[in-house]
Amino acid sequence: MAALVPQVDSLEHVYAGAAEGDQVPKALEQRFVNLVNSFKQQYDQKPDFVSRSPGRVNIIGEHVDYSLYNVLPTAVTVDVLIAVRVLKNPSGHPLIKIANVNSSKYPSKDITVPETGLIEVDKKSHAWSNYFLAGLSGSLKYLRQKLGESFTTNGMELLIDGNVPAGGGLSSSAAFVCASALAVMAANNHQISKQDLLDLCIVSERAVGVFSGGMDQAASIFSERGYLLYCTFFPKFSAEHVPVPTSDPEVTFLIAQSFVTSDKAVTAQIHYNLRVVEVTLATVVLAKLHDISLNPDDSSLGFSLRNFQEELIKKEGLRDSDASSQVEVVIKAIKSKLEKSDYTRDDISQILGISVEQLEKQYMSKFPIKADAFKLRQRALHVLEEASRVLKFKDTLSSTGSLDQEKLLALGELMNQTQASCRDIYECSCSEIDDICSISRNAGAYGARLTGAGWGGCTVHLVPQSKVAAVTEALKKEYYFKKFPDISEEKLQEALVISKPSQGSSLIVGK
Ligand code: NG1
Ligand code: MG
Repeated sequence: MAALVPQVDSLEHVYAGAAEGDQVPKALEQRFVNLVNSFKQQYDQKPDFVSRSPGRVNIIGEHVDYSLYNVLPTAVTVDVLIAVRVLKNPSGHPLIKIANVNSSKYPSKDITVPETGLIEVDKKSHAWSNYFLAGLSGSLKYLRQKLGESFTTNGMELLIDGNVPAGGGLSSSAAFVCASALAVMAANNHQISKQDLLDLCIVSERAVGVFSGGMDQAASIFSERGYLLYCTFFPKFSAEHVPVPTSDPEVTFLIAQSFVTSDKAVTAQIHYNLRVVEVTLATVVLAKLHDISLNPDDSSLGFSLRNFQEELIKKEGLRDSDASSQVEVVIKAIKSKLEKSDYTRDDISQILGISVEQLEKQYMSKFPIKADAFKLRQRALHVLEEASRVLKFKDTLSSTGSLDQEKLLALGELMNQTQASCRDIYECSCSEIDDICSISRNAGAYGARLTGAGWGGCTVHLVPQSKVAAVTEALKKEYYFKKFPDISEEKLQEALVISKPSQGSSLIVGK
């Protein structure tokens, strides 16, 4: 499986998935050395191992994973590293010490695992350490299921170093949860498959209070250096590593931060979770109006648009039609059946034939949301049209021959359409993101869009190599210097990144 790469401070790097003789990327090596040194200062001993999981950028397929449609992300080079020393044979309840290299911003926390052997995450506190606790909590449940109720975890001393910008759209949260779960598994000597790690991390991250889909965790765990990750979620998860074909002209993916922070765990009730509720309500309303009864699926509220598609296609005898035509059938159904631009709780409960109380209990109580009107038609249309764009994007990437100008323009146009849809019908963009995208297109990008949940965060741009300098300059001049006149050189470097598709989660173990 893993190849050994050079020793660093008497720890061997086992960089999972690396080719024989591959070097650990220089920047990672430096952070690793610093982390090990800080660990020794903090705890007087060296760590036993380091777990690592990266952030991700989503190339296309936004806000469709929780409706179980396909997405195309890849891991980025920024990541979360967790150095761990295992405290064996705990007397009494296992102690877990959580600390961050940036202790002024992220204060330390010690916890003792109670008698039950399980821990709960306080969703309301929004503390940074919740993301570790989420990974820990999910892992402990998993290990008890696997190894029996008598399982107790080893204690741990932890030091965490993350360089994925928080709230920046590159999924620092999933990187943190995945690195945490992997750390807990390794601390208990448990070999876990990537699929099990993925399932447990998706559920774990929901413990922080966001109804998330599985894209970020999949990208963080499964990505391979040099490949995009084509993820399918229905009927079950599978991942295909898609090489980025050579292109003429040569292109690159540029990532640009808006520096508008959007903390999903805090705004979930009016943004992210509300969208999850809206698409779920659209699903059950469509099913009812088509006289279809849905079997529950793996999506956060149990019923997804992709699941509805499957049943509709069966009902209409179109099972042999190709994926794009099937999506078109659902688009037609949405346009003809969901006529109103706003649905109230009364409207929806009448269609479903249940009381408003039942409606709230079933769809709005697991995670509370704040809204009186639900835009079922618009949200469902975004999901299906985005699903169709993902299929086209993937087909173009997988088509034979190199990507010529015409294909690159087509890929860029799909990304631009995603941005327009996120702005106008899913309403998850913001004016700063819209500005960044138009500045970049005017300076020569083929395509530009928000990446991740939106409402701030990050953007991704498909740029011909020959235009990278022009796009970068334009963004500096027309966005960063205008909005942040005192911006430092360091901050600018963080703002604009060309990130190569990187390696997913790995363990770096000691001798
Ligand atoms: P961010 O906020 O960028 O981590 C979120 C979700 C994804 C997906 C995207 C939108 C989490 C962990 N991730 O990403 O599952 O739904 O938004 O496409 O909540
Ligand atoms: Mg996140």
